[in-house]
Amino acid sequence: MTAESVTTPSPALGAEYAETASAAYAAALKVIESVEPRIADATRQELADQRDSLKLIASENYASPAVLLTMGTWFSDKYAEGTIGHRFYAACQNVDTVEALAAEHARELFGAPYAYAQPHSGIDANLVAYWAILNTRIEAPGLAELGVKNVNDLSEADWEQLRTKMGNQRLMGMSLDTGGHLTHGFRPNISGKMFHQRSYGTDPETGLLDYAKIAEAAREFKPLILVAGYSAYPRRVNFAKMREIADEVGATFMVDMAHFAGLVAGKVFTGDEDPVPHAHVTTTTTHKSLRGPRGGLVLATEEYSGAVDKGCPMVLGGPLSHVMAAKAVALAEARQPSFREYAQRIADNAKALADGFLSRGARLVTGGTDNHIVLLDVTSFGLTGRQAESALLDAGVVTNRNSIPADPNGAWYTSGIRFGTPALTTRGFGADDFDRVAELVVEVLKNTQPDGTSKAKYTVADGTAERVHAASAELLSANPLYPGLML
Ligand code: DSN
Repeated sequence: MTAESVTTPSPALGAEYAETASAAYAAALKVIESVEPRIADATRQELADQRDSLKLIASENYASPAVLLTMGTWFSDKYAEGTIGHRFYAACQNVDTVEALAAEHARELFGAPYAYAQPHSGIDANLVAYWAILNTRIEAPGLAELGVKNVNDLSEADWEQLRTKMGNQRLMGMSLDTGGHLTHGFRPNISGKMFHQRSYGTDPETGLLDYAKIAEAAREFKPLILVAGYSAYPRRVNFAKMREIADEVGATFMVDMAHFAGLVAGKVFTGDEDPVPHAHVTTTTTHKSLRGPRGGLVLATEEYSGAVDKGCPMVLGGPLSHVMAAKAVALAEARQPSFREYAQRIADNAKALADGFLSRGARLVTGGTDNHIVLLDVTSFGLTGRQAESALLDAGVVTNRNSIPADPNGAWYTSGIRFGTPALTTRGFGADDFDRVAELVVEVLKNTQPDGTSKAKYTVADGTAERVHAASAELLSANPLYPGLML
């Protein structure tokens, strides 16, 4: 065991409880070790690896010890299918308390009339939302009426027939290569089977959403559901304009704010940029910029609340009550004034990172950022996203490759690297630190060459990874992860 010195205590990471948390984790690991020591070892190793790397994956963060500890309790042992006060199992009074608190914090934090805390993930939250919207808007004929016996046996042609018979089952969302998400109607996800999908993209010149074009496409396609939200678009969205488009074509307006929920909670996105007052249904994960446990959440207007409330068992398995408890703790944290400072720092740091890249001659999709994401086009370094991602990882910089608009290397190798600032901002990184991160990333990429035999292989100039590792170690030790946690 090595001791971590307390240099810059971060309230988010619970430095004031470090001693108690250290004892709690030490005890937990000892108990785990007595049953399966390899899991205890892997758990310790994961902490060490997270402490020693520059975590720049835009969808990751570090939850507080309070959030993490909440997940390790006997709420895990309880079945509680159903809804608050109306369960299919007995003795759910404490689960009711937990779920009601999570929903109350979510409603208060986001100003939503209704919140549903059960979804296990963002995909689940979106499925609950889609089903609720279909349920509210469409009189769906049963499978028997359609002459279909087993939904698992449906061919692609059967799906097509099913969608057509079920009426307007059209969904419009942002295209994958301009930053949309798989669950917004794309083939590898069930939403791509459920819906006739049409994408809207971004302007090829500016890389920005073009609302006039989206309106034009919506008028032509007439979607039942218009979805806004992204996982790799480095800009803000005008949700008021999107709602106007939805209203004009009679669509339900759904926003998937999984990536930027922390910026909404922290009031960085307000007015037209706050999705909640504009959307009929808003979904999110709780573990990205919101900094909670891994899970999902649905917010809705009264009109859709009844159908969303049927999420379990209609779409979801039994609720993870221990995770709902941790959601309540994380949402309570996000209601504290310090969360607003944190959210603003996420955006300021993203800008510093983007400026750091631009000042060193790198090309960014849309030319910059005004949220938590920076999308670097690595073709200017002569690399694919896959090569860049691997070379950065060798130097201890954890990112993920991502498509860029009209990507010449396709969705697997890609031509971009997506960076996000929520995690390192939690550690205490500031604008100067992010400028240094940009410098280190550019140093790695400038010293990386494709090896010419495949889009995955590359060589890096000798000494680069070691130099960058050493420089990162300085930044990381000045901003320790879980300061004071003696593990
Ligand atoms: N996997 C998440 C992300 O990285 O953006 C989205 O599902």
